[in-house]
Amino acid sequence: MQISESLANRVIFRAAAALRVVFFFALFLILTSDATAFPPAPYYTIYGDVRNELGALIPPGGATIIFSYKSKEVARYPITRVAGSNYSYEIRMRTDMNSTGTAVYNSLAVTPGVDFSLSVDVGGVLYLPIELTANPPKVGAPSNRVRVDLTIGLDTDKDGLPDAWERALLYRLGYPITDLWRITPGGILEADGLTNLQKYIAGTYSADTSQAFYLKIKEATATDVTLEFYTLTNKIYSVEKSTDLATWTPVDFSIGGNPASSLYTATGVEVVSTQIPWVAGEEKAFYRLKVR
Ligand SMILES: [Ca+2]
Repeated sequence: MQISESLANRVIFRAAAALRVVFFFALFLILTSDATAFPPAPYYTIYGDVRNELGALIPPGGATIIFSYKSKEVARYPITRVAGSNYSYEIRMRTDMNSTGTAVYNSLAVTPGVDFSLSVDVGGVLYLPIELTANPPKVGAPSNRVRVDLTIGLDTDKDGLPDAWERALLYRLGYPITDLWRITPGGILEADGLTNLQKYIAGTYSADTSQAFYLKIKEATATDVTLEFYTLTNKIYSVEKSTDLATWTPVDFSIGGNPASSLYTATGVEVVSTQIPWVAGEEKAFYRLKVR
């Protein structure tokens, strides 16, 4: 198999006539459905959210992600928000196996294991996301999808949390705002059990007890369950349901008369509620709330 692939590849890249190249290449694609075969390989995809230094999601159109490889810009990806998706950017990298003696099948192709870089352009100012400051990311295996949430801001104590958010929390707690060491991602400052990193993502501040991330079952009748939770503007919430606490599935829900959806982008700082009907034959159900 390996020999025939190698042979086919030489034929492809040494063929003089462009038409013949196209023909053999097409033939090759048809004959090799195996994902581990020759170039081109399936895309390697990274996706996620982009947050500012206070934890707010960058809205659609608010920034552009610049994808670079070997010190050259490859492509730009605007922040979008695809309905029903739980991320706001996606970069699909063309991958190439770069087997010995072959040429790269596409000038935009990248090689698994090789460094790439991302920067975020906000209004013409370029930022290096905190997540990328320690080690440059590497192109992953073809067909893999990896979530990489990006954070804009300074992180001088290198704990992964933007210093601006840490200072705001220190100020609210009454500590000197230079005491960054007090705030660690895994630290828990309140009895609610949420870590600082979880609070950063949820948008709630430990020092402000009026802001809390919670999900409450307000009422359960024979026909439906009423859930209540607290929202912060522009945070995106989703509700998941389980009957065995092992398998969780997203639930479509409606807030304030809006059409039911699996995601709710909060329009205010408030307590909201939603009614979810029982499924016929169901005897019990568990719910959990997610925020991003
Ligand atoms: Ca920090």
